[in-house]
Amino acid sequence: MSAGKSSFINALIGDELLHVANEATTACLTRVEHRKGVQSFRGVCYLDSGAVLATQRDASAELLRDWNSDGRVKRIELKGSFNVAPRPASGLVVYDTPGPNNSQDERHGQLMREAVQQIPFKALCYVLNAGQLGTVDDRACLDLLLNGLADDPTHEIYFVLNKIDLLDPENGEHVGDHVERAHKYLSDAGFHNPIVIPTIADAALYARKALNRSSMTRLQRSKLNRTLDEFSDRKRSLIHVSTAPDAVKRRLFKELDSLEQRSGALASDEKLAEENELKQLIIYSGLRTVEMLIQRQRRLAE
Ligand SMILES: Nc1nc2c(ncn2[C@@H]2O[C@H](COP(=O)(O)OP(=O)(O)OP(=O)(O)O)[C@@H](O)[C@H]2O)c(=O)[nH]1
Ligand SMILES: [Mg+2]
Repeated sequence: MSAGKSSFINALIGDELLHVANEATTACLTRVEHRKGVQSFRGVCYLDSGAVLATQRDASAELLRDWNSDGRVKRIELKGSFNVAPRPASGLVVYDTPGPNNSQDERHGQLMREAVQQIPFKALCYVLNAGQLGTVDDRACLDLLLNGLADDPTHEIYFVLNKIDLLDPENGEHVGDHVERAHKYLSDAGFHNPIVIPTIADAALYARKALNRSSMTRLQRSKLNRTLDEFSDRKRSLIHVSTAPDAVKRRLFKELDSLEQRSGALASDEKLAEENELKQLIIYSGLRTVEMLIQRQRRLAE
């Protein structure tokens, strides 16, 4: 719960579509489909019986907050174009689930388990909070995945270690150590060579919002600037410490190299130089790693 699942999906979409908050927020299983060329997101919400409760042409985070807090709504569907470059191939479908460990509402865990067992998916992103590894309910959730999917190559699992910006390296909290700990924790739990990707989901979303010229709150802009500042000399180490396949890491380094090479020539144009920095952040924030893995898995499954 609150590890950043919805934030991460918003970063994939390139827009603040799913409602995000620092408390149990997502209560409904939410299906988001990428349809090229469709301007706004069309939303439909369903009752437990499967009947449609409401539809909306232009879905927003406020609407999704209201639907998620309406006890009658069980499932939400959204269709629209992901506002990101490079754009994914049409037909990409992403599901957001509630956090399974909400002690206030057991239905959240039930919905998450149903989703894992009933939806035919090709890859699953398990979002961990970097500051809260190894909780008891994490273990129960991991066991569910292990029993159902771990040995099935058609179901890849990516472990997204989010909120690494909250670690303080000057206080001995190094990202590499946390990735190693997560890797060991997951290996001990029974996952073979787990892919662990350190991420900063909120800053990745804000970088995409800035590139799309979407409006941002003062807090969002200051978080974005802080991230650009704090990670400017750690870009490569963030990619380096992830346990993504080497071929994926090589592509990430190549994209980063090419942006950095271009940045010298852009120094005189402030706007282009800023865009270049934002594109780099999308790479070292871990978002691009997951996008590449999803792309690879979709190609393999074709
Ligand atoms: N510091 C930091 N905060 C983040 C990051 N990603 C998300 N957040 C914040 O974490 C809080 C929870 O984010 P959500 O995306 O709603 O988390 P969730 O996992 O979808 O939560 P539930 O649906 O309630 O289980 C929000 O305040 C986000 O802005 C990150 O990388 N770093
Ligand atoms: Mg959520």
